[in-house]
Amino acid sequence: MSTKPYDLVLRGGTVATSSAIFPADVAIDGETIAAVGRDLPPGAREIDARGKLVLPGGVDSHAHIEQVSAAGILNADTFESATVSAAFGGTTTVISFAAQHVGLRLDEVVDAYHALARKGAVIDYAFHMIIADPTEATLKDHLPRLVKAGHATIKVFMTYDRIKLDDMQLLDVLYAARENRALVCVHAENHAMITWTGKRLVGNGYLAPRYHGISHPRSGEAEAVNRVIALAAFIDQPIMIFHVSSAEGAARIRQARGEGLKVFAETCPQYLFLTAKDLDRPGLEGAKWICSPPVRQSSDQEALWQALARGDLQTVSSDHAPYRFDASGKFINGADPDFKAIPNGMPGLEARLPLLFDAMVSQGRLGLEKFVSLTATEPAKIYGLHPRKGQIVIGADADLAIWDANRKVTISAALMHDLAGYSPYEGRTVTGWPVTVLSRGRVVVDDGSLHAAPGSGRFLARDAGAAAVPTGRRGPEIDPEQNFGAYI
Ligand code: DUC
Ligand code: ZN
Ligand code: ZN
Repeated sequence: MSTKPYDLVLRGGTVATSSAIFPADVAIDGETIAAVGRDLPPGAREIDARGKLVLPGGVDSHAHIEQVSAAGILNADTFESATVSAAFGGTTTVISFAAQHVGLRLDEVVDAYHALARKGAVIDYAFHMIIADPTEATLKDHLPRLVKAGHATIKVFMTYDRIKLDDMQLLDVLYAARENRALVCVHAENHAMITWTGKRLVGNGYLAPRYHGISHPRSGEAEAVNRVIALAAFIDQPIMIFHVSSAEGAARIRQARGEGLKVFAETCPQYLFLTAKDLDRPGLEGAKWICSPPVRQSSDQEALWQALARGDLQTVSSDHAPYRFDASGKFINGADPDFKAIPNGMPGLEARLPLLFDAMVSQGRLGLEKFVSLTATEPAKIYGLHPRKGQIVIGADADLAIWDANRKVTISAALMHDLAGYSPYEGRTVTGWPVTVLSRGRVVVDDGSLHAAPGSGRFLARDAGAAAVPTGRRGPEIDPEQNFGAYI
């Protein structure tokens, strides 16, 4: 009696997960992983993975795609270009942002964003909802329905004139998130410190891109991280601190976690591999490295690596926010802008994993299992995508990346597939590259060629995972058992 062969077998590779590295074949039936083991029976198709690593496809939990930014302009990428770029870099799941601006209905924003993603994405995707206008309708009507529809994460900004929330609004969003079981992700920087410093710098003629970094004081990150942790602890709402850039920011997070608070945090390659020296270039060249929070010092890089090693920070996302180095992007406000008029952000979806693989695996910093954990497994867990994504396990989606650990590649804009037109990492040579990438069992990238059609990616509806479950310890003043029975 003959049994039906597997649809596809990745044969003879070394499988790496967040907890183990072992030689194994991986068999796929349809869209999911059917078996993992030695000497599996033949597949109808086979891919020779001998001498290669077989890893879970990356999960990039923070990327701005086809989104109107904090400054009110559109990022350079479409869903198609961004997700193609992600796939070439070994990433198979992306979480991008449906961005409400003041006056917009959140449900309509999400609907419109769905339409863009449906048309263009080549890998699977989910959305964080940016809430910039936390009206009663947003929080009591639209948000509950949207969380039920699978959008279990919210992003809020503590800075940027157009979209920042004040502390009252932050409390309202944290409270609504707790009621609806959603995780709140936070851009934590002190708005007044940024605005005050920026005004004085510009007023005194310090206009060059290098002053962007100076205008975002490191103590402003620490202050805002501290403040939002206090607000979230009061409500007992778990939070994720996005794009931690400074040693002080990481230290506040470590302290809060030590107190048992549910505070998660990410950093990004730009904070691990770039510094303020990159901003300090002749003329306006430094505009390419303007992002927020800004890139800082090598001592911050070291502190962030240590925070990753200790588990204080759990994920490394790209914060892909591409703007072209032309009048459509970095110079949308004129050919000779001061640093305040330059859009904040840089591309990173495609380079994220190769940069981290090179540092963590090829150069030996933290190792392969931790690489998988930070870039795939942990983001999948925190954002409610696990075990479907971020893991090599029977029944999971067959989102896999076959890496050649020895391939040396020099990063350049010409090699990248996003539409930014430049790479902040131009000229860096990395060792290790994803050569074949599968999304739900389909080969989407193979040896430099794309094999996926726009629109073939799917929306991933998510419940909030364990990360969003409150601790049960809110501020005593809002706990009826401790506040003379008041329900607040
Ligand atoms: N914050 C982000 O998260 N991304 C790009 C710019 C910003 O300020
Ligand atoms: Zn942000
Ligand atoms: Zn971002």
